[in-house]
Amino acid sequence: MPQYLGLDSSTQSLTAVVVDTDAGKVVLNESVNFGRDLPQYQCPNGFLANPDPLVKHSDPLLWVDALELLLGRCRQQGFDWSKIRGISGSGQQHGSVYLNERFFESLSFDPATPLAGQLKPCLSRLTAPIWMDSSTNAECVEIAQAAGGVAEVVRISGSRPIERFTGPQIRKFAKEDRPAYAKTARIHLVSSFMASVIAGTDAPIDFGDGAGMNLLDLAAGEWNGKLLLATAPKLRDKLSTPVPSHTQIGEVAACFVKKYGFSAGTPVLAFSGDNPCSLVGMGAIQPGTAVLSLGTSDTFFAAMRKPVTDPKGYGHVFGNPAGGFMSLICLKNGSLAREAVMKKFGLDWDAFAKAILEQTEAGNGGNLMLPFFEAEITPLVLKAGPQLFGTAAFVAWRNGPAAARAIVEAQAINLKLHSAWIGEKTKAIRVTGGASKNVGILQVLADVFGAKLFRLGGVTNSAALGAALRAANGVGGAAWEVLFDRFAATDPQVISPNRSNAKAYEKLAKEFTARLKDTYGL
Ligand code: XUL
Repeated sequence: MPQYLGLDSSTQSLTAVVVDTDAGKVVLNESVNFGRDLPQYQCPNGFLANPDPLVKHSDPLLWVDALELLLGRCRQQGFDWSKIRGISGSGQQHGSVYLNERFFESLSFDPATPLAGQLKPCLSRLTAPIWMDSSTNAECVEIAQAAGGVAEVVRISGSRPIERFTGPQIRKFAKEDRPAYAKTARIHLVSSFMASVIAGTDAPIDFGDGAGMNLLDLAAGEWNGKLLLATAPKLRDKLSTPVPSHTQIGEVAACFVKKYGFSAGTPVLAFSGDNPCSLVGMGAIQPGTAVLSLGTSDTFFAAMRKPVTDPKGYGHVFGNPAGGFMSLICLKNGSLAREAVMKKFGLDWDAFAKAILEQTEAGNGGNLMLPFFEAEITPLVLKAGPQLFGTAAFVAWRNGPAAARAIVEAQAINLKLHSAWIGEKTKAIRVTGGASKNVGILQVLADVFGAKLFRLGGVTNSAALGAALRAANGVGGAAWEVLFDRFAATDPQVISPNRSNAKAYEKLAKEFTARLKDTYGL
């Protein structure tokens, strides 16, 4: 029975998913939670405390310890790692790990001692900035200036210089701690760092995750000389070569064979970012089917044929691990904004759905919200606080059902307007994340997009599942269609658009655009 392992090193946990491709079954789905299981690292939510709220760093040794804890725990519980025929992985995107010359020799690990201790002397920077860090605004401006403007950075890399992206983060380190930067021999992403550990080799960065650095020439699949130069000195030497995601990068390191019982010679496929891996785990590698993940922040992504870029600079283009490219937009105001409305009116999820489906109608009787409870990145709204327009009761926060509909309609329309640059008609949307349970939210989304919405049964960690499926495809040669049939089947309940609401939403989209312009000058 061929089994494939997918590891997801995410913000707050490390997950292992193992698929048995013949049986069509997930045979392992286990996680280590950083806050609960490794409290000594003082990263209860995946990052270290910092007096500057814009700075979010983690401890890279935490991720290594989590890997050993997870593999050891599963083995103790009787899981047999020797059956694994291929390994791949996924990592929170954009985060970076800084290593000195000793890193290259340390990779022939000694199985007698913990790996974190062996890697500690190899860090040229003790902490790793992660995707939640937004402290590099100055560096973004400097990179754009040095590279010939924002539009040029977008044209080459698929995104404008973005605070959380790796290039601006590297620049900040090079400016703030020159000696430590000079001692840095290798900079890894979370994904390529974890791949290096499991394969005991200096792993390459894949196109999927590499595209989130503001350094990769998307069309050429190479580091871009101009962007490297605009970012930091001697940067090319410090980065491993970018490769297609299906590249086999080595075999499981001997120490994992000794310690945990993996079979010697088990192939390891390049690791990728969590969003590219989710695209696979959600069975959405073909253009036309988008994925919407309704979580703390909402992300919307879809496979694309050509690397089309967002002229407004809010969207991103990453590599699709199955070949080609994918778009991604990230909205900061997701679940927390929906929950803020619920809390204001003491609603639970059922009452929230009822308010939308039974007590209000498409277009909300002219009531409209600009739903930015927190500062937003899509579009760029720096001033936090929702804005309400419509009847007196609605504007005074005295109409609960209208407020419930307003937040959901506004988020759906904002998403539709800011994904239009992708240029591909969205025929179907696969939804995941906590709020995907709420039929009220889904119905509005289906109506606004004029697309069918599907939920997936099975594994909830689509990034870890996607990594396992990538291993099954890249190492085992299993066809994507067969894998998706077995592991990414949709629920029978489909949410279909109510076409009679289309006109109301066209009108609302126009009003929303006008209000954005009037209120924020966008
Ligand atoms: C995407 C992004 C996040 C992280 C979360 O650009 O920053 O989705 O990948 O892990």
